[in-house]
Amino acid sequence: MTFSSPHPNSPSPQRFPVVVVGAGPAGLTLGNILRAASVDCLVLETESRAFIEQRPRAGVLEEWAVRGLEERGLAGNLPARAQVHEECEFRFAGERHRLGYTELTGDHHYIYPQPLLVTDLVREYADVRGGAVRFGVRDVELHDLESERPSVSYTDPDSGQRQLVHCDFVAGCDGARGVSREAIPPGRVRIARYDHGVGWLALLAEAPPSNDCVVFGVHPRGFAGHMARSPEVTRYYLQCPPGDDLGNWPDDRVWAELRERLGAAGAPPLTEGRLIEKRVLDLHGYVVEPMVFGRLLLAGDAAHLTAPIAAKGMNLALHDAFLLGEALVAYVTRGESAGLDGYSGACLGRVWEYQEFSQWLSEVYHGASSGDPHRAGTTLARLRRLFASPSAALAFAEQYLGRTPTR
Ligand code: RFL
Repeated sequence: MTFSSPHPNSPSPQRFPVVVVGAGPAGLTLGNILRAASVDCLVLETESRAFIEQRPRAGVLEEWAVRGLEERGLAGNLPARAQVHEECEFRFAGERHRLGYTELTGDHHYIYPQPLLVTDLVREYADVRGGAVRFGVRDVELHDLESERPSVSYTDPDSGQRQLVHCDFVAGCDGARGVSREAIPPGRVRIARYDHGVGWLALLAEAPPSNDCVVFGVHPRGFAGHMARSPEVTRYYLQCPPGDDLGNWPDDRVWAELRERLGAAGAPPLTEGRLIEKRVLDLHGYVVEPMVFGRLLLAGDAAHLTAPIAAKGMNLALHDAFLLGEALVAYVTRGESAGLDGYSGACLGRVWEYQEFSQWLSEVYHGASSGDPHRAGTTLARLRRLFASPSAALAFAEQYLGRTPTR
């Protein structure tokens, strides 16, 4: 139970206005915003710095998110190294269909692998802005969250001793499997969960991209996706049964299925390479409402998960961090509480927009292979409308780029 009093044998406690639990995109962006305003904070991370700088995950950033990083001096190497994408391609019924979302909206997608973004953010936070961070901590526990004096305790990896940190606020940025969300007693927030009912084999191939844009393959055998990560590495997805055994997916079968499901007239051949990541994801999402419990403020995947269907999670993590950073700075430096009071509501508008789009897109991806001829028929109708109706294409482009009405 994490909602308890701290360990009585802690050595001399430390004090920071804000403790940030988790050094992912959300926690590091938040830490940087706080440091830029001279608000002291401590970031606690269970993994090592080298590990978080290499952990492969997301790669697609939306235009507004890149602008938000730039405005805060956090874009790092992104403008020089990111690829700019303007189109995506659907393949179905043996044909290729391009959707030029930049032509329709003026906005781009930026392809910048998450490890590079995290590397930029941790360097800026720790090495440039002098922010405090402890890597490799164990057994993080949150205490007295409903009081005005919450605290966080953890085991120091070097000494093995419990450490206690008093604070005014705890930012729970520890992702989908962290302790922050678990520290909220049952029944005090609503957790809305959605299961897509399918699995995806998430793959990273040491191979150049096979196409000049993202490809969504809608096929009766199941969905297949292709996403560039860098000139040397490409992410692929293959729909599979939920909980499928990796043993069912030797490399030969992976490439054969990718070739089959991404095959279309005139499509360039797949560039094959060593598979450096292969894991099964059970596609689901959840939303915690509100994202605040006492002095605990959740951000990023700790507060809401979107399956990687529409490449939204890292973007939402940044959106939360921008809003939370500004709200905490206003409160700590000027005593203004409006930002904190409105934090959860301001985040959740975009969160639900992205959940809805992911659900819609999930049906487009998976309906054709559901075995249900009615779902297969409506999936094809959706796809055909996308390429026959300019207004349907524009609506898709706006959601794909995160141009929400709640922007
Ligand atoms: P993170 O990145 O998970 O960071 C949380 C950090 O907290 C640490 N941690 C703890 N620290 C202290 N104490 C504890 N008890 C802790 N427990 C955990 C963890 O080690 C970690 O360092 O969460 P954050 O910051 O909210 O960021 C969220 C994003 O990482 C996530 O939404 C994206 O990766 C999702 N996602 C994508 N999002 C996009 O916007 N575009 C994409 O193209 C995209 N592709 C993906 C994705 C996620 C994927 N996986 C993980 C399913 C592709 C994949 C395969």
